[in-house]
Amino acid sequence: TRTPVNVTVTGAAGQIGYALLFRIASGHLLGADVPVKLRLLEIAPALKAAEGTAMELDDCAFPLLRGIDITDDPNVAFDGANVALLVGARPRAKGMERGDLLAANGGIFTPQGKAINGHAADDIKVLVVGNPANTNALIARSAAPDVPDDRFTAMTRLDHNRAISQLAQKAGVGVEDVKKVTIWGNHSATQYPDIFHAEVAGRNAAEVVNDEKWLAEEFIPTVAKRGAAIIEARGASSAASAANAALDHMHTWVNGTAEGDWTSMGIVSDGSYGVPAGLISSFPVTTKDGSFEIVQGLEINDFSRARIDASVKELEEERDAVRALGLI
Ligand code: NAX
Repeated sequence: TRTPVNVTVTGAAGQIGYALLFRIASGHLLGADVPVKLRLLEIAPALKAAEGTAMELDDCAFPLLRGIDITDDPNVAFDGANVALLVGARPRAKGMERGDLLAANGGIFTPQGKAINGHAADDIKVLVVGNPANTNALIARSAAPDVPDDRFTAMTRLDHNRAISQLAQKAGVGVEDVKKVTIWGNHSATQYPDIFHAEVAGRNAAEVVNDEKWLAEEFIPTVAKRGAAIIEARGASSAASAANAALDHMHTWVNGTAEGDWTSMGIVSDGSYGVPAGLISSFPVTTKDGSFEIVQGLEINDFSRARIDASVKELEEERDAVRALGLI
């Protein structure tokens, strides 16, 4: 029998946590043959709610679930962690300045990064979901100097999946016929969903669509502002779709991208495509045997260049702000 994989989930009592944990325990994170042990990290006031969720997990009698620990101590939560999903974050309160938001998140992601540095397993893989995801990942990354760059990622898979769905609807095909969509930049309204290299049923997506007005005025804003549209419609932010994207991100990272396709991940830039090295920015990546590589050699047209640059500029501003706060 396989040794269980230790999976740490922060913000476990939140709405994404509730949509995520049952699917992890039923094998949708790593595979239907991989047993898991869950470590739930919450703040003290939410521990009781996390215990309630753990009771429900017990009640599912999932064969793959080999244990659940609940704690408010990051050093305990990340001890021996192989996979970490950092979902809990400080939301922007009304009237909060960006500096206050970043400082509050520094208070969460610095100790978590340190705990990962000190206690996680050697093969640790980290996905930051909590917003501002890219910059929170940068904070955690810089608090963990002994962990390699390529273990810290930020989630743009929900944006990627949203782009696939919108493009499939426009082209009148199934989502399985859409390949090689890319999200560039920040997980924010400045993100750039790129279809110039995408394929629809084997043909170039931009040529199939052949509608630059739709691209600029409908597709890009629809994908970039989808989170706000969900809040408007549902009265609460994306939860099940965000949890699904977190599972997709980690499953793809561990198990590999399909031949002839790629995915989007926020990763530490190596300077590719003019994105300053060290920023955590979204790129097209292929994955294999638990590691990833940026897809190289894509031609970037002027339309794309301007949009990638704008989102990267926002990431640089966020980086400069957390640097000024002494968080990185
Ligand atoms: P909730 O407010 O429902 O849950 C957050 C949970 O995190 C709470 O239970 C809270 O007690 C916990 N928490 C706070 N500080 C913590 C700490 N220091 N350690 C451990 N737990 C802590 O939010 P939810 O809807 O679940 O969303 C979670 C995060 O995901 C938010 O930051 C949200 O903005 C972000 N999202 C990111 C997305 C992405 O694509 N990257 C999409 C969905 C989502 O908006």
